[in-house]
Amino acid sequence: MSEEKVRSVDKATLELIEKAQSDKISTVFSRADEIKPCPIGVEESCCKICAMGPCRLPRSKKEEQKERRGVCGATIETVVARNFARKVAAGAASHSDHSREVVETFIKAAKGEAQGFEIKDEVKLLEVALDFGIEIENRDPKEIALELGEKALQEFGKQHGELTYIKKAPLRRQEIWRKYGVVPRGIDREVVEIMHRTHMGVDQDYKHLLLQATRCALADGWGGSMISTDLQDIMFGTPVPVLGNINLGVLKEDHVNVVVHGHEPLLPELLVVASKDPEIKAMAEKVGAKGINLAGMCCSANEVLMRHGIPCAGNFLQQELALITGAVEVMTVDVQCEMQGLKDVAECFHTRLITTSNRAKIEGADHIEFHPETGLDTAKRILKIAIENFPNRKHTVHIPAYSQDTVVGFSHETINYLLGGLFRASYRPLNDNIINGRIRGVAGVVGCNNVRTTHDSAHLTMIKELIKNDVIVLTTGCAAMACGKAGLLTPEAAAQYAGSGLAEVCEAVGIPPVLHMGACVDNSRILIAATAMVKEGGLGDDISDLPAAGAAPEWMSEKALAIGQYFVASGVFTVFGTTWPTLGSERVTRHLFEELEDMYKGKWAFEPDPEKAAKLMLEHIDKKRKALGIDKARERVLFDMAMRRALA
Ligand code: NFS
Repeated sequence: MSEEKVRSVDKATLELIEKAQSDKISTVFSRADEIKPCPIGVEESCCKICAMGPCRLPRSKKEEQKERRGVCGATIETVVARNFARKVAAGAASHSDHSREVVETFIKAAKGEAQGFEIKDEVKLLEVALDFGIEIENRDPKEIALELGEKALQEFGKQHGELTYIKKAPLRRQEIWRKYGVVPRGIDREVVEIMHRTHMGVDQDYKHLLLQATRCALADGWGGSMISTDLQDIMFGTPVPVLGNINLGVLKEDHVNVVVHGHEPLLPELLVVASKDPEIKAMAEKVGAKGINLAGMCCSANEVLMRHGIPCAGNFLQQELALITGAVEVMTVDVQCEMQGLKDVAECFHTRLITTSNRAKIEGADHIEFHPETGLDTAKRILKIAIENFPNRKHTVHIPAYSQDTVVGFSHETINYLLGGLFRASYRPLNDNIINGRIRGVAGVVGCNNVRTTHDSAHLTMIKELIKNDVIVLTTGCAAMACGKAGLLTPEAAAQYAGSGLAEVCEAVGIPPVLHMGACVDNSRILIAATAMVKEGGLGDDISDLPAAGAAPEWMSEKALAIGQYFVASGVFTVFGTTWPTLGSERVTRHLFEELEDMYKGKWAFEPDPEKAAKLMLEHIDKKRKALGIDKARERVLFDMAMRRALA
């Protein structure tokens, strides 16, 4: 087998790919063999925005001297920048529309109209209410929540001014954004404006287009995503470290298996509640099962894993494989990252695929819509369908015997508490350990799987390289699940994989060297953690001063580009692997890879080799350490009275 043909580094995945092959069931892996990426599209050198084209403008040796233009005269820079901006808009729209659904449910919960939902974290409610300038003295939490929900909803449709959360960023950062006019006004407005400006014959200056892409991305990171994280925490509880189990081996042959897949944690939360209902349990036993086994997939998995310890069946490239076990009675899907191929795989087995969002149907799948008013009834109905389906298993069940213990749920609040203790929660110990050199820096490694690279491999190679070099890693999304499966999310991983400095800190605090911070919308937690480090002091006065870097080594989704762009615009050096969507234009690529650093003090890089990418991140971290004057390891000296007197 050639190097490219290694499909995964995960044994459970390999086992089921083989089963799919022998059963002749089509999966993303076999389809990827049948379809080669279009060489023009992969570089985004193709314009399809009007009906005079599509205009294909490939880079070709022969034409190197010739200026490439579409029939309307659009330059290759305009074509590539428009395509990039549209992807950012789609990514920001996805996170933000998820957020809108959360906010609308939150308002209903505050009014007592959302079945099964309540305000769980009142401390966070008050904190977030204060961010929104809401009066909290002597008020009923429900009243505060209602006002918060309504104010949060306004962030989407606001036309002027600045998004509320912009004020949470370091002051220096806010100044930079204002200087370049990229502070988002309203979440929806920034998405719409990209769609307008990229219509045929509107904005035709690539740098100007990319300014709007930045404003839209910031509306995601410091807007839509951050709002959804905060309001989910208030409704469902802010995550605290919890023990979980991950990989396809979490499915149970003798249980009714229900896999929740997608992104909005609303219905999944209620499925957790419903699965514990004695009536449901009794029904499951009646059909010969030992109970209900709820498992997650993709970011829905992250949400219920970190809040309830619900086992996680796997990440993006494992979704069809879960069904190939023949053990899944029902898979529910809401929005985002759900492959249409699931339907065909489900049909080979007894599995019922159920779409649950009014925004997403799959032809041929059952559709049972989630509405907050009747959410718990819907959850019970779905579990009953699963139970009734249990006796219909028609194939031998094949569940790979691989699963791994993990510790997950490191919210910003938890890190703060773990490091500083209950009464003096702070990032001080983290900052001190960075200053004294035990921890070299911080990296956010996030994002998807991509079938064009070996599943999970780049995540693990990069992250192991980073922690070996004493860089603590914050992770979300499918990257976090890759880490979980490989055993990196346990405190014991510190001794095994981390450099001596990082291992020492992890042991003292009792944390893993890689911290699971949640789903992809929770990348906003990384922004807040970075800001807390800045505010703690000693590491500069902006996110860009921190010895920190970001990466998405196996990205594939448009959401990843929105995330990357808001990280770059927040001052973070960000490396992507797999492929890069502006290679069609050297000038656009140079703008993103070099010129953005002059503006935002953060920039993009593309490096498909994860080891080399980790090196780039380490170099960047070292550059920042040098600028801070902490490149030589220093111990913090505690002064006794005699030393103080000598000083005076
Ligand atoms: Ni993020 Fe989560 Fe995974 Fe990628 Fe998809 S599940 S929101 S987009 S594939 S990390």
